[in-house]
Amino acid sequence: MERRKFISSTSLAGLASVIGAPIVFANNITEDYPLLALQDVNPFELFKKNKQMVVLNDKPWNIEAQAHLLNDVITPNSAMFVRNNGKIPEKIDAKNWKLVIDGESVHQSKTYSLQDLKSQFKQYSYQLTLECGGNGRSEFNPPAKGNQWTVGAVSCAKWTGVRLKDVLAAIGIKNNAVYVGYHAADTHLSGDPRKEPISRGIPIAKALQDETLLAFEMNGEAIPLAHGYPLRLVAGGYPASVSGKWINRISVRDKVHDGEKMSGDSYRVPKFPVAPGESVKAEDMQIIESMPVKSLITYPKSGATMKLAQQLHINGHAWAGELNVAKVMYSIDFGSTWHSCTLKNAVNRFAWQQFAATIQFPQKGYYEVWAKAIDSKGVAQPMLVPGWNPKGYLNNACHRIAVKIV
Ligand SMILES: Nc1nc2c(c(=O)[nH]1)N[C@H]1C(S)=C(S)[C@@H](COP(=O)(O)O)O[C@H]1N2
Ligand SMILES: [Mo]
Repeated sequence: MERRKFISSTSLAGLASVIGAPIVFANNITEDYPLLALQDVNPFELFKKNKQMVVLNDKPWNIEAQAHLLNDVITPNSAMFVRNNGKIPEKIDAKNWKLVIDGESVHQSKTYSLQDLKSQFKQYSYQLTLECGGNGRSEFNPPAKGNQWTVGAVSCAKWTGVRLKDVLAAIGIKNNAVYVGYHAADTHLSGDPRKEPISRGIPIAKALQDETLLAFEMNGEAIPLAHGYPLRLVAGGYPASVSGKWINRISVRDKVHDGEKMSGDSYRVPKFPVAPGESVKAEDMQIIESMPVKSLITYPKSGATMKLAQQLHINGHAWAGELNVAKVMYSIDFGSTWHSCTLKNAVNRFAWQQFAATIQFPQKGYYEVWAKAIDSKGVAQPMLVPGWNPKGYLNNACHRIAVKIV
């Protein structure tokens, strides 16, 4: 008879943190016992999300914000979108967590515990914009497969950790380093332990930027489980898919990292415009790097009703990948005329910037308020959905809200 495998104490601690209570009679169940609490879960409670967040998928969990939930300058966990490619790791033992740094371009691989990272390197905090490459996908036609994100797959939380460049400097990397790739503890939906759900990375120059962190805190607390507890690579301005959650290995590569979702159409767009629905050859696709200029009106909520005598105050955020936003404009006449918004500087590179305007409407009726950001190179958001691409990435069309004046 096969011996029954009972749950180890480290797994138990992990399970208890996911469920929110210790399993009192855990000795009576086996490791593969399907706990009900882990099956029919309420995602808003499980992930401590605002009830107005929208669940796009539960296997894996994919949850987006609505524009008006993102009004804070620093995105709180409650409004932060969740994008998972696989299953969130259930058994996390932060005390024994290991980060291995290896790859062709390190002289010798090295392993760090979280405590090593925290005690051996200086800690930094940056507010970093993380936008899913597929944010806005729902508007492409013909439709692209994948989560149908509208506008809410973007966040700008404050991340604290150590600089990846300091850790790489301590190890010493070879001159032939081209890329770093991450590996993580989440598991493939198929349950096959040999398959990784995602293993992406960044060019070495991006890895060596001051703001690229091995982060262990988000908004001053341990990173929430869904967002990468206990350790996350955070690289703002690039598609958020490069910011690996639950990371346990960073490989310094002598070539472009070839992990899961680095090839084919994944996180790639055609090098030149293609007709909607056209198939594109692999060699004509390129990896998405800095994200395009974009903005979001976070106040008021679309559908607001106002009295004509009142002025409408609007505000929101604008970001432009690795660039700054130079200007934000608004229009109330479907783009015929544009007016300037006030615009704040970013608190640090790769953080979104706040815009605001006060609008006086000419008469009663229905209006749309459109916002358009322009980056430091003079590139503006398009008013229509931009270039179709096979996976529906990089839709940075202008955001708009409806307003009724009575
Ligand atoms: N290990 C791991 N890291 C990951 C992912 C994942 O599925 N597994 N998803 C990526 C993608 S596609 C995005 S958009 C962001 C989402 O980050 P968030 O869920 O914290 O908002 O995490 C990235 N990092
Ligand atoms: Mo993503």
